[in-house]
Parts: sequence; C-alpha cells; structure tokens
Amino acid sequence: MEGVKAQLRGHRIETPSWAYGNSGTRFKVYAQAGVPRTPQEKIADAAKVHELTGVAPSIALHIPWDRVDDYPALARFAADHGITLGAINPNVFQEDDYRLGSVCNPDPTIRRKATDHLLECVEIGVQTGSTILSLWFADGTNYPGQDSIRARQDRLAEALSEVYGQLPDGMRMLVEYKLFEPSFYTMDLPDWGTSFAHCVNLGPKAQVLVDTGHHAPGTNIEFIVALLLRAGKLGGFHFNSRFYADDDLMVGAADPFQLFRIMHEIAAAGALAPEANVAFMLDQCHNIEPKVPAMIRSVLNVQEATAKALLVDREALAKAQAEGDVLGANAALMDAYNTDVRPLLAELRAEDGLDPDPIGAYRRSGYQQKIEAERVGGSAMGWGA
Ligand code: LRH
Ligand code: MN
Repeated sequence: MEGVKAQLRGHRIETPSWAYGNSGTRFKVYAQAGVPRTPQEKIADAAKVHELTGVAPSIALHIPWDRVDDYPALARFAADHGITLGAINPNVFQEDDYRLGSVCNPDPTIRRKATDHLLECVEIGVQTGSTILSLWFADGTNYPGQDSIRARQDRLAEALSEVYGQLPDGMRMLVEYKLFEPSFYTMDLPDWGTSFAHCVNLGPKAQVLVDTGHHAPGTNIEFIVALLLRAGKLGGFHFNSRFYADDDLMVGAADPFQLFRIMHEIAAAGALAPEANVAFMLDQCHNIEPKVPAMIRSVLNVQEATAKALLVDREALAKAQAEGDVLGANAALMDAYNTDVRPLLAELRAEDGLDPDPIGAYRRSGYQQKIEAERVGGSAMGWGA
C-alpha cells in the first residue's frame, strides 16, 4: 500500500482560475457572494484548495481574464501563497473580430491579430514561469459552404507553426479539440485525430489536450488516452464531467466510472508520475454551487479515481487477459473500482499532516464566511461573455 500512497502523494492536479469566478450559461450567469474580483483573489482561493488537499499546487490562467501589469509579481504573490502559476490559456473567442474565426479567419488581418495574442501569451508564460501554452480555438463554421474546410486547416497550421517556433526551451503547447460549440457545422479542431495530426506536424513540443467534455456522447475517451500515450502525444487533460454536452460539471460527478477507466489507462502506462509530464488540469464551471468547496470535491474525485486505478491487481489482470479469461479480467478492474478508497486517502492525509476530511475542514475553516465578508464591492470576475 505504501507504493500506492507514494504515487498518490506525487499526483498534481491544476485548478483553473476561471472556475473560481462567476459562470453560467447563455440563459443566466448567477452571481455568488465571495467570488474573486482579481487574479490575486483567485490565487488565494486556489491556495486554499491546495492547503486542504495537498495535491493542487498550481493554478491555470486565462488571458485576458487574468491580465495584470506585472506577471513576475503575480508569480511571487502565488509563491507567497504556496502555489505556482500553471498553464497559460490565450482567449481568441470573445471579440467581435473573431465572428468568423481567429487563426482560421478568412481575413489575414484578423489572423495576424489572433496570432499576436498567442505570441503575447508565450511571453506571459516566460514571465510567470509557466511551462504550458494551452490552446483552444472556438474557430469553425455554422453552415456547409461557409468557408473552405481545407483552407482553414492551412491557416491553422500556419499560425500554430509560427507560435511553435517561438516557444522557449521548457515550454510546450497543448492543442485542445472540441466536437462542437460555439460552432455547429465544423470546428477546425473537432477531434483528437485533427489535433494529433497538427501536433505530429509541429514537433515534440506540441501535444494533444483531452477535455473530457468535448466528445460525442458514447465516445470511449480512455481508448483515445491509451492511443495518445502510446504515441507520446498525450499532453494533458481538462477534467470535468457531463451528462449531455460540454456541461463542465465537477469531474467524476456525472460518470465516476469513466474517470476511473481513464485513470486506469494512465496508471497502466506508468503516466501518473510527474516525469511522465501529463498535465492533470481541471476545467469546470460551478454555475450554481459554491466555487471553492466544489473545487475541493473535484480534486478529491480525481484522487479517488486515481487511488482505485492504482489498486488494480495488475498481475491478476495480465494473467486473465493472457488466458482470455474475459470475466476474470473484467473482475480485476471492477474489484478495484468497487473498493472504497476513502479510508486510504484519509489515512494518507493524516500522515501528511492534513485534515483527513478536506471538505469538512473547509467548512470548519470559516474561509467561505471570510471571503463573503471581505469581497464586497468591485466587480466579481466571470467569463464576461
Ligand atoms: C472550451 C474550453 C477551453 C477553455 C474554456 C474555458 O470549451 O474547454 O478549454 O478555454 O473552456
Ligand atoms: Mn477545456
């Protein structure tokens, strides 16, 4: 069990700055009390999540939502709170200029503007000490004939290659795909295969980012994960869960078994260790639930799925698989999945000087009351769509 504990101790889950802010749907963005008004307050909330879970030592930024005048100072502020600044996410999907796309736009001046923002985010990453440029494009079309599918791929390849060429040593780019929304006929990066093809063309510093909410219903995401791992092209995850579309619900809430199957492929490939360089990041929206405890719950859900995956009896599984013992092999996985790992994780936290019950600890901390009392006035951060 000590081996499992050691691997769980080495696990790192990055939380997204935007999930601490107000979010919603096209119908309503619900304002909640105590929501951050500045990137610094988001960092403070992320630091609270790390303080109570011990495995969330970094926060991803989104630009311009987290734009500041002095990024080295922001990195020092984060360090003073015991965390680091993680992936830098450019935003080329919230300006009128991007109506027909950003880097895939038919208009070269718009493409130039979008590419310049990506390059600005590379520079921001240098100043924050980040090692990941995390790229997602809303680019696509809504009607057949609206634009040339092939020409848009040429434009995408051109922009990605220019940015790739500007990546400093130690920084890599992750290319996220999404089946649909906000475009509803084509997305220029709709699936793992398109992202993979571009990443292979770009080179070793380009890898695929798997957002678990970005697939057609019924997609076997762990198959994609196993395949990308085999090809050395799995850069990381945007973990969340969904019942229907890109619902961005708490990871593991809608389909904990799927999360377990994904973490099983990770563990089986020995890709849990930090040196495997798979970025485990959350990407969620807490539209109706309190943000900080929702983030703590999400980190615990990933920990629980990971602990179950580490408890798979690999010898029994390999033996059953080799013997074609279908039921035996499936049982090896289900025994692990059906194991209650909460006592193990509580013990681990206690051994590490953490409260065995982080959610209870948060409630007892009075942090929620504190931020609701302090964060009055100013404008709460949100998507601002
Ligand atoms: C797009 C996405 C992308 C982000 C955004 C916050 O749906 O998953 O990763 O930039 O959400
Ligand atoms: Mn995402």
